[in-house]
Order: sequence, then structure tokens, then C-alpha cells
Amino acid sequence: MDVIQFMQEEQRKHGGHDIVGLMENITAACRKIATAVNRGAFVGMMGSAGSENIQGETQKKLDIVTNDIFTEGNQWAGHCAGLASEEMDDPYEIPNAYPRGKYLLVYDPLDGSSNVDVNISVGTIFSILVSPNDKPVAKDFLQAGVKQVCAGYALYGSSTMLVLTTGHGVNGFTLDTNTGEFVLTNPNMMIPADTAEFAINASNRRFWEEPVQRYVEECVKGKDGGREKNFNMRWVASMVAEVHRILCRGGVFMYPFDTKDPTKAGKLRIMYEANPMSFIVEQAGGVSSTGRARIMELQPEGLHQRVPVILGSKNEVDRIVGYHTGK
Ligand code: P6P
Repeated sequence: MDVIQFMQEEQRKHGGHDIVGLMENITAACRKIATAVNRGAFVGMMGSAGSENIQGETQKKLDIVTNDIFTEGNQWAGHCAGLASEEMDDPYEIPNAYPRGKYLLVYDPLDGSSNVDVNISVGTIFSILVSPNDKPVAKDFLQAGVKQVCAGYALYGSSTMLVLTTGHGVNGFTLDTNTGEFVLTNPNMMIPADTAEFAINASNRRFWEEPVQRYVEECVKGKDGGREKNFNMRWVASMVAEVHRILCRGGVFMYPFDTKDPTKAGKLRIMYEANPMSFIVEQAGGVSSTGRARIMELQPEGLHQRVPVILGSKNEVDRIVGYHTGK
């Protein structure tokens, strides 16, 4: 079954928002991005663009190209009232030539792009909200994660996959490059409550808060440090790849608060990384927290606001939250 047929059947079954048309635009953009990423080397699309985004991060040529693909692919059909992206300082106004629709689409067009030059998996993350009006400004995007209508990601890896939720579970679709269809291959994805695998950038260890130091130390010591099992560690530096692995076999992903840059509450952005991934993780039976609060309930204060992220297998994330809150 193709993702569009799946979405139509979901909409008939559960009612609610009809985002089938918007999903057609999103999936078409992801197919184009998959091609751009795959052929980057042939068309001089690798390497730095020589510019910085609002995050102060050096933009890859593909950051800009994929942002253009996603923006142009979702502006014309009359499904969106406004767009916002990691790669654009301010919200994108739908040109007057096009009709405006009900939804706000927020996205990171190429998450993990620092990996693209070394052929490690990257992805697109997107989140769909309802727009309060047809000429939205930045504050209209600042909605808590629980307001999301849909969240999803495309993973450009050994195969291209689309994983999404509309609040009725999580389903995964694999791109059939012969037909161009995203075919349902991973129905009802669920995260195991227990795991022996954690993911964190250990080079930041000296900047972590004590609860994270304690948890990671216990994982590293395993049975020699009081835990009932030994642990394995991963760090891909591509959130989409880490979350996908956790959806497939469990695990914990942490980009916690650290004191590396006291002006930043974490590295990951709430609107187009933390919230959509939290919606997916929760719908798959996992937990997603800052360590002290459920991410999906936070009231965003800025389009590019950063938050600490600890997500994955329920029993391990609950343990980490307990270390933070003393419960
Ligand atoms: P670091 C990619 O830039 C990203 O936003 C996430 O996809 C990834 O998990 C994280 O940053 C990697 O950060 O500090 O390890 O390079």
C-alpha cells in the first residue's frame, strides 16, 4: 500500500484533518531531495555553501538546495498558510500567486547535513500545525507539540524511508525507486520499553549536568556498576538516523542541556526537530523529555528555540527523568 492510499484510509477511519493533498506535496519533495542527496557528487552539490544559517551553522550547498525543494514543493497547492524552516530566519510567506490553506508546515530540510559529504544517512523532518489565520507571522507558529496534526521524517539511507504519525500510531514506508511509491513496509512501529543501547555525543561529557553524568557512567559500567545489564553506545550525529534506529530496536537518544554554551538550552530545535520527533516517539510507546518536562507540552518562545532532548525506550527515559527530578 502506498502512503497516499494509507493516509486516505486513515482519514476515512479516524476523521479529523484531511492532509492527504499536503502529504502528496511533502512526499514529492522528499523524493526530489532523495535524488538530490544521492546525486550530489555528480552535480557539484557537495561541500559548504560558504554561508551561515540563523543558528550560526555553516550551510552545506545541499542545505540550501533541499530547503528550496521543500519550500517550492509545498507553497503552490493551497494547503499551507505559511512555512518555516531551520534554514530560513523568518517564516516564509506564501506568494500571492498561490492560494493559502489551513496548515503551517515547519521543517528541517536536511537534518544531519554535516554527514552528507561523508555518505552517512541524513534526513528531512517535518511538522504540521493548524494556522490561526491566513497570514501567519512568527508567533502563530509557536504552538506546543501536542498541537501537531502530523509529524514525520524522511531518512535518506541505504534505502529512502518515510515515517509518520497523525496521532494514530507510527507507520514506515520505503521508497520503491522503480515506481516512485512510498510503500508501507513498517506498520505500527513500537519502541521496546527496555533497551541496552544509548546514544550521546560523549565528547561533551564535562559539560553535562550530574543526572546525565550519572546515567551514562552507569551504562558504561554496566553490570560492574550496579546495572543489571551491559550497554552498547551509538552516535551517528544524525538525529533522524538515531530516532529511526530506536523505533526499529529501542534505545535512548540524548542531546541534553550542557554548559558548553550557556546561552543555549541544548542543541536541538523545538519546532522542527524535538517536537516532531517527540510526537513520533510518544505515538510509538516511547517517552520524550527535557529531563524535567515532557517536550510536547512546552510552550515554544522562538521559532529557532533550542531544548534539551532525552527520548526513546520508556523504562530508560523514565529512569533518566527520575535522576533529574529525584522521583
Ligand atoms: P553533534 C545535526 O546537526 C543535529 O542537529 C542532529 O541531527 C544530531 O543529532 C546533532 O545535531 C549532532 O550534534 O554536536 O554531535 O555534531
